[in-house]
Amino acid sequence: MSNEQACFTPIEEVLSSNCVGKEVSVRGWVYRARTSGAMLFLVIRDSTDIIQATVKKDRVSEQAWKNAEACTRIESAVTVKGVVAKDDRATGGFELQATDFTAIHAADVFPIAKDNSEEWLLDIRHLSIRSRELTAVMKVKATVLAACREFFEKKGYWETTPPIIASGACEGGSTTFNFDYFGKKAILSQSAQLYLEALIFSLEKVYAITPSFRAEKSRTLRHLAEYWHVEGEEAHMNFEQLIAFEEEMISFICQKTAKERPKELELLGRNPEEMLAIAPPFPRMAYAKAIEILKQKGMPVEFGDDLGADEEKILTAEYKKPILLTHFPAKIKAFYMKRDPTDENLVLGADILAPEGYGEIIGSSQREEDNELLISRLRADGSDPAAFAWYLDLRKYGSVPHSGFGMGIERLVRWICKLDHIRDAIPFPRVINRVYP
Ligand code: NSS
Repeated sequence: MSNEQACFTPIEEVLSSNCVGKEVSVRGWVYRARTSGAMLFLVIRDSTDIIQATVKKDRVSEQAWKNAEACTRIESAVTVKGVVAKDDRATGGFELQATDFTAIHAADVFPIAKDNSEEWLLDIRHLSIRSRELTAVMKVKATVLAACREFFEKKGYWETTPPIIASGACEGGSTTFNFDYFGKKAILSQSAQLYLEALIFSLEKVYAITPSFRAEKSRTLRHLAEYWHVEGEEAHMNFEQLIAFEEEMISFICQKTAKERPKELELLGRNPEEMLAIAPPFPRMAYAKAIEILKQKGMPVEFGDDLGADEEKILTAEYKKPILLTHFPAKIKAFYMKRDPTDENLVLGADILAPEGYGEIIGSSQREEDNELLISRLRADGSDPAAFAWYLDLRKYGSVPHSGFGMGIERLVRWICKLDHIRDAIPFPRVINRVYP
């Protein structure tokens, strides 16, 4: 840290420590401003918190008063030196009684006011991203990502960097972004899975955190065209071990987030205790049972239907913990999932659905390790096995049972932060009608 930086106290520290009576300097942006004659009330925001600064004309130099008067537009960048006082009327319970004030930049009129439409706020996301709520979400997300890495590390996994420019679809061709790659067809990766599968033969336990792309043509509360995907793949791991890993990982992430980000969770309306309570085992439900329950609740579903947001909402609404949905019909799942040895029509696949109606956060399975079976399934799906030649090679040279999963980080963050829409779990959302800013 440079000397200059060291002179400023983070607002969080001013609020939480025994700074009362001491002179400190803070640096940030004007969050709210009110004038009352020879007195200015400026709430200052930095990355850590907000504090009210009071500037009295007769307590500061003429220049400092002028500087403060020039910064009454919100988002002006300022530094304030002052004495910390306890004041129960001020936000946070403390105020900073200014002794000096400098203007780093006096802002133009900020285009955000109360009651702006959602679409307008998205149009100016580069500015609305400064909100306290979105700041809290981004901090939670950073903690979630750090927790993922910590968990994988603890389990002996290697972080790897699979390609984003890919040659073929992992999850079916209907949602790929296609482009011309020096005269050849290429896509933006939907999933790193197939490449991670190649890496287990040397590293055994691998993971990657990459952007994944889905050309989702519908507007929903849980689909992004670009999202961050945490994927793991492990050699010799069977279906039960996969499920145990996922339960432990989600619990670890939720608990670490609750411990490290309680203030942010509370600001977002999530009681951290609810996240601390997430622990294995998670309730389990076979797909067939889920169909039965949905039918009982009057939903028009049949065995063999894919479950959408509405169905997942009904299935999870009453749970506090994520639930495991397992043993799907093979025909609604991807070609690479291993069949259930007790029923060839089902797969050893597990989706994890977040509780409270938030829906799917993980898709996972044990993988089919037999080359002939994979080829016949690709054909049955109408795919050309030749397009998967390199992937099929993996089943020819030391093929072993293995399993893996993919978790959508924004889906997880949406649940943890109780967000209405997934777009607020990513700073610059990409959805069907939006690629700006
Ligand atoms: O399509 S998935 O269910 N599965 C896969 O891509 C596997 N190939 C992953 C693997 O086993 N390595 O997607 C996995 C997760 C899913 O559960 C969601 O949490 C998330 O990826 N996902 C999305 N998040 C946001 N927006 C969109 N469009 C989206 N699609 C999937």
